[in-house]
Amino acid sequence: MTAVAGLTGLRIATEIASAVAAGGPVVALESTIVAHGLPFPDNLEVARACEAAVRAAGALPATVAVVAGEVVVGLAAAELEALARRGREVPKVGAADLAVAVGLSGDGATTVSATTWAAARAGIRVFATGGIGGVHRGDDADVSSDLRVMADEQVCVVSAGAKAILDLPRTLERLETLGVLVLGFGCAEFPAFYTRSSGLPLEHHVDTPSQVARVLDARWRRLGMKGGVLLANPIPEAAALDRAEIDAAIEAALEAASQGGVKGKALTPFLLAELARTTGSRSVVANRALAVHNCSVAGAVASELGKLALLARKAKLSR
Ligand code: PSU
Ligand code: MN
Repeated sequence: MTAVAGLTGLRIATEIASAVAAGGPVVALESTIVAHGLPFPDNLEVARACEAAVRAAGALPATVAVVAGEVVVGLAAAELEALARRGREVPKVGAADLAVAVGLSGDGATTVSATTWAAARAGIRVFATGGIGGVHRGDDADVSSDLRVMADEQVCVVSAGAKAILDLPRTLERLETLGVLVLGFGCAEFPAFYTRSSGLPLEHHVDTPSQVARVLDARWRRLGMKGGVLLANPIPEAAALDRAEIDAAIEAALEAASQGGVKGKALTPFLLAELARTTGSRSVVANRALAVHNCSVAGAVASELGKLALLARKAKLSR
């Protein structure tokens, strides 16, 4: 395990640190989807399939979680399995919660915000998840810190849009205000997680991993800009759910949450569990498909970005 200069609360698996130092392709993965987003044993199978998809695309997967008071970038197989088995017993940790988990020697499943922060510290520029958090429906004061942290860090988050349980128009507006570049990957509309389109047009879209890498390289290296990019990658056609079915299930889940007074951190996991129950696990199958697909695309983007970084290094040397 390697530490980041000066940061004793974060350790990086040696294999990951070496790959990053050599400019090799690495993709960060989060752990809240494992501990809180999916039921055991599907969660473990999905976590492993995600890591395998990153590898198949030519990159190294680095799953992030807090283990015994340290943020770990690149969980060992046994650590990943323990996290999946413990599921919701492991606290859901956003970026603001990291200090508590580390300071009090706890464990934690990292959300998009916490994982984005850790990836950036480890020098990892590409991160794959299922769907980012955003502005909750009905309560536009409940905004995931995912959005703010994505605005701050030089990380490209590959996501199937934002989770359809959210207010998608408001989530897109907030991303715009924060200056997060939202790039559609082979789509002209913001994807709606379980379905491919939302009716919300995107200003920018690209069709290949190499184009994504050129945009990332322009933003961060050639222009020296800070801040993140959301690569919105729609669920594969064959895995997409029927829109009317999932919309009705979401309405029912939101109603159940409001009846039960479920709020805050518990809301997203509650809604996902309700959807799994009412769709007879069809939502879980779709979530798996989109998460694995995001990992394949993220792996390809990281590989292309690695090539550009190498070219830039060579050009500098020959100057
Ligand atoms: N993507 C999934 N399932 C999930 C999540 C993402 O397919 O469970 C998690 C992510 O970790 C994201 C979190 O950061 O849900 C959002 O939670 P909140 O709305 O409380 O910020
Ligand atoms: Mn919230």
